[in-house]
Amino acid sequence: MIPAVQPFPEAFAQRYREAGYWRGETFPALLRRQAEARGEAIAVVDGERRWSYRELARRAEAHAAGFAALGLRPGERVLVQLGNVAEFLSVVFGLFRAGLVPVFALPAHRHAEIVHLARRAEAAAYIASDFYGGFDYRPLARQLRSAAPTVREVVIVGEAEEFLALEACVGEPDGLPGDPDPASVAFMQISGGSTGLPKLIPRTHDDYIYSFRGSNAICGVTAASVYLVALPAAHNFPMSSPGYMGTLHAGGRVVMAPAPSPETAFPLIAREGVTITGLVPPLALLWIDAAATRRDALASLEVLLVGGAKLIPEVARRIGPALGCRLQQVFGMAEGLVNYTRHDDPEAVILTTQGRPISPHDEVLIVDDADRPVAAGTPGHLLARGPYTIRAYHNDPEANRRAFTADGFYRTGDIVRLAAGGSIEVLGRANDQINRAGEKVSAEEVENHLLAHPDVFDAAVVSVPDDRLGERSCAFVIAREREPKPAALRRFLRERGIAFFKIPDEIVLVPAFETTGVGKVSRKALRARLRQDYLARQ
Ligand code: J2J
Repeated sequence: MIPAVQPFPEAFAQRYREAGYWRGETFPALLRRQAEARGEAIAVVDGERRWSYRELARRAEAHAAGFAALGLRPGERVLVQLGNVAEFLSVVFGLFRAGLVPVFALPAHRHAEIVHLARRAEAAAYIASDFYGGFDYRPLARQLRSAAPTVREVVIVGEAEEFLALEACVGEPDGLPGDPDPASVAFMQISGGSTGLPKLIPRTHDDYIYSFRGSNAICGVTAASVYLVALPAAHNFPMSSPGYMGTLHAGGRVVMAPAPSPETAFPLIAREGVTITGLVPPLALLWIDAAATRRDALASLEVLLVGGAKLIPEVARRIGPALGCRLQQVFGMAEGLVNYTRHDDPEAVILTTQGRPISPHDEVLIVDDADRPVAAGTPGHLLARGPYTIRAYHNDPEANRRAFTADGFYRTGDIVRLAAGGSIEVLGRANDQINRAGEKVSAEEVENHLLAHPDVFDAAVVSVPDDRLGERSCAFVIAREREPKPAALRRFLRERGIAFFKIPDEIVLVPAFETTGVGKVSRKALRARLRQDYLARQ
């Protein structure tokens, strides 16, 4: 079992409550409040389906009773792998209502990741779509069943085959628990990670609800807002910055987009009067190009949040004029800290910085390699602590030693600098993570998969600049006797069951890793050298 209460030290918890950030609200209470206050207002739109707040709450309650009838008990973790569909919300609020703890896998995750997450979370159940984005999740469910013995139940949204269909998952509502402790873990997000395998990020009701309530105030989300979920709903960005959770908290309307492309998103924006959405920079660029001919479709759009990866000022400058809306940069992380540019910031700040934290109680440090604060304006490592930043990953003592300081600051891994006026400018990463169009890829994780190939002697994965993606991944591989073909290595990685976005964009076979000087070269130094050589050759 997970501990009932997330270990924010008591003195901090008390401070956050006294400041009015943690108000004791929980996710079940949030939905109940809205169903009572604005029952007939539309909460979520998915294609032709439009569910009111009352309908969403009714479905969540019914799912909750079904989950309880399966023998799933409060505190147990449930791995959820759903696309941008209305059921994402009814299932997740159903899990909250039953006291269960969703773990949010991305639709792109495949069996290596899914099995790892289920094991790490000791998940009791798995809930997935039958088919989404061209992929059938039922064979994945079968693989998971045999590889993760804690998974007792599989529930499928759609055609369930031998599994239980969501609509057949029913039960009596009387057995449902009361509202959870607001300080308890509500769900777990997945960390992009820079080492090994993805980590689990436990978020509490108190801390997370504060993060999107605070985001609403900064982004101007109200009951009149219509939020388009263009990015995958499982991502922290569309979930909470201010995202669909912020929108539901304000009583607004959430519109699910099955894809973020202009072809899909623009007609939805026009039809539903979408006022706000969030995109990663490569998508923002795509929208700018598409808007040249279809700008009327965007007439209702007021705010576009862009984040997840660095937005270069040249693109930032084009957003307002091209899309006819206000740009708001957001620099956030599933572990907590979220920064926004403010609508009343000077234009230069909005175009060239990634903003400042949500909360006056966010403690942000910029430090050198020895954790000493650097002079203002000097680049350094960003450390964060505050009312919605985790103090530990779930069930991962080794990662926790690396990722947190002794006094509880999270080491974000980002290299930043404080711009004049106190806004943060993101300069890059301290560790080896590839930010591929906002999807985070751990170099080490991909290297480990490559090393499992019988013809691979060694491998190093690095990020290289890419016009379209921001960064793409390049794997340098040393063969054993037989040289594997790049296509064969790609197929091998796919068969190992990793998300498509982790498969190297380029694979370069090299005879050896050139190492200079004496002694052992760290992986980090090796990757840096390979990256430099690559860039020098361009
Ligand atoms: C540069 N790098 C950025 C930005 C995130 C809102 C927005 C994004 C995320 C997210 C999120 C960046 N410029 N504007 O959770 O609530 C990189 C940093 C950061 C990492 C976190 C949210 N915005 N990044 O992207 O957990 O390197 O969250 O540490 O996926 O993305 O990734 P993730």
